[in-house]
Amino acid sequence: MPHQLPEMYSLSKNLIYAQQTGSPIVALESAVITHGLPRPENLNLARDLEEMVLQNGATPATIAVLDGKVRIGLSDEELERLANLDGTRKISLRDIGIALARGFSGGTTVAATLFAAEQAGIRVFATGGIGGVHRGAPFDVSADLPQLGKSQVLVVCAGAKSILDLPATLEVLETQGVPVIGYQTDEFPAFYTRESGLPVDCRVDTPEEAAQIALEAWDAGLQSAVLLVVPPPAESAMDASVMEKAIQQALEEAESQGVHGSATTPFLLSRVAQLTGGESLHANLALLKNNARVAARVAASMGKSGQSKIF
Ligand code: PSU
Ligand code: MN
Repeated sequence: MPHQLPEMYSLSKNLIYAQQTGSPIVALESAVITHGLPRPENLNLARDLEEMVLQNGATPATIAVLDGKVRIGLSDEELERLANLDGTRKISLRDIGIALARGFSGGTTVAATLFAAEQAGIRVFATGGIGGVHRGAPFDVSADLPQLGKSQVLVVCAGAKSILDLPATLEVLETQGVPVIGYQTDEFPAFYTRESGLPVDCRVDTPEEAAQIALEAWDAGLQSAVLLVVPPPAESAMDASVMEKAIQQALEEAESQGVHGSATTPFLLSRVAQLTGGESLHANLALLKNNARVAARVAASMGKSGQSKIF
């Protein structure tokens, strides 16, 4: 029996068509549009990511909450609306029920996007960086990490930003049973920088190898995500010491201004971007597009076995 999506989910026509014809799909998050980037780069980026996925042989599925519905696949007008929403909400797992009941709109975090992608049977998801364990606040663990332990989705990212405690973040991924696979790298990338000094669990050099690890794990019955980490393109990657200085200052400001909870990540992201000027924004946009490209290729190489089994 095909599984029907509950009525609070709405799939775009393009995606229904992609599901029916068995063509590859890549989910994209939207907190990066509402909370991760300034205007107007956010809308341009949202469009560029969709284009990048299409050019590499897959159908893009940007996921967000609009007017109290989980929307999977947005039109260009909807992307524009999301990018320009005032006082928009950052929707993580705990916010989904509230947003649906109250008719809210907002960008979905990695955790919420993962959850929705899996509900819709989408197996590959591209993002910039995942949330993690915060530095100096080991009790502030992003909901991204436990959700990665629960969704059968291959997540492509550039590691995690070093605003976080990266060794602790990798420990939690291990606890959650999430393999960390380096794409053409032996090291876990730190988002703006290609190296972190921390090893990955396995290296792959092709999209096919990455797809194979995920499919074997899921066929064996594992319920967790597979994290494919891709270093930022060399020409836009940043110098680690420049980044670290900005991060230290942003962390001190967050502390002295009493920023905490879900406001912490957006605060640190925007302060680091301001302190490092255009360079970090350039790196951020370049790696997001690169991740979308790799994700489309992985989705294409999963072939039929990577397709939704629920439609
Ligand atoms: N890290 C980034 N860019 C981002 C985020 C994290 O480098 O845009 C966003 C993602 O949507 C991620 C969320 O899921 O922040 C994590 O927030 P929190 O730490 O509150 O879980
Ligand atoms: Mn957090």
